Amino acid sequence: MEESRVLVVGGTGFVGRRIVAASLAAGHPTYVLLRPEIGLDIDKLQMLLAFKARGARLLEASLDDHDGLVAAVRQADVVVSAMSGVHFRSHNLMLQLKLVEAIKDAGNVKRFLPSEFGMDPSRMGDALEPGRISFDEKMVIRRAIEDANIPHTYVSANCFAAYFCPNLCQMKTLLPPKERVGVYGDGNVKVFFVDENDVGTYAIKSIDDPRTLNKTIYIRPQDNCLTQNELISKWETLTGKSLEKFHIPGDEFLASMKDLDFASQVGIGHYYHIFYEGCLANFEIGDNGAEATQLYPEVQYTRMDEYLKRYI
Ligand code: NDP
Ligand code: GEC
Repeated sequence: MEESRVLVVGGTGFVGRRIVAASLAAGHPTYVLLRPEIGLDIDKLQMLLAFKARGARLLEASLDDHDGLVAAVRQADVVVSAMSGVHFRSHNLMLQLKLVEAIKDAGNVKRFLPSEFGMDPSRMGDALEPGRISFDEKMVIRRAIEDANIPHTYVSANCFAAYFCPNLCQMKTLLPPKERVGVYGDGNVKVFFVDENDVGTYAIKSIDDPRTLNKTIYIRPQDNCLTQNELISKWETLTGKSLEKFHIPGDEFLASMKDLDFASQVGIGHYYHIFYEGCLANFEIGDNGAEATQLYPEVQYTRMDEYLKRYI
């Protein structure tokens, strides 16, 4: 069988560049959208040229250019979108409606993976304002995909390690705390941490797997199912230093939202659902889902102690 041709939209982003890398590594003919809006973003262009040097083909089209987008989509069998969905970056998930329109008109796409890669938005119907907007938007995209009968896979990737692990789940920083660490409630809520490179690997594994057609795949590496307390202990063991802990009651954490900017309010809501309510691990995967590490046991995913080592 010929390898599926993969088009990545949002390919220079935090997740997108890892999807491109995984697609190239798996030997798929890989296409990356180059948007004419790139302007003077020299780093973005350098990254695209590096993909090209590794065998990717760059397809030039704007999301505002329907015909150009349809032509790009026609080059591929699979489209993966990794458009920005983080509010302190350049949150633009609704632009994917234009991509859905192009995929619909092109008519050739065997699988579409929209930009999800986080909590399962279908389970976040009661999420807090204002953070729920991200989940609501992802659900609007899902509805458009399903209304157009586009074959799809949704990837629920839980907590990206880079955002949640080295900082021991602290907000507003990506670096390990040096003296004191805030603990959410009793610190005993289970969370799944996933190395972001592994997100790319599992996403690409799923693209021509009949078991993932029109389903959600959840990435739940069992060895990375940890409470905040367990994560903190791993870091303390690695560094040989113990940190002072201060516990943050849930109501206090929520109340801290009041004086913050919009992006931070979104963040507080997400953290509340993850670390107080336990929304990542408090449900069984049903018939509409599958678990990635079980589907692809051959993948050697990264454990969090290994991940943490580079921050020592
Ligand atoms: P980024 O912020 O890195 O942005 C990704 C891409 O979005 C950019 O590279 C760019 O594509 C595209 N983009 C941004 N603005 C525009 C615009 N105005 N017009 C067109 N394209 C635009 O995204 P992330 O990688 O952080 O997020 C991807 C997904 O992952 C989201 O759905 C997000 O919710 C999720 N996520 C999950 C996390 C977790 O812990 N589970 C953590 C972080 C994100 P181009 O390359 O073409 O320039
Ligand atoms: C775990 O699921 C998700 C996580 C998701 O579905 C969508 C977005 C995210 C997170 O990626 C980075 C953001 C966002 C939620 O919380 C993260 C964040 C980290 C927000 C505010 C911060 O100050 C922060 O500090 C590390």
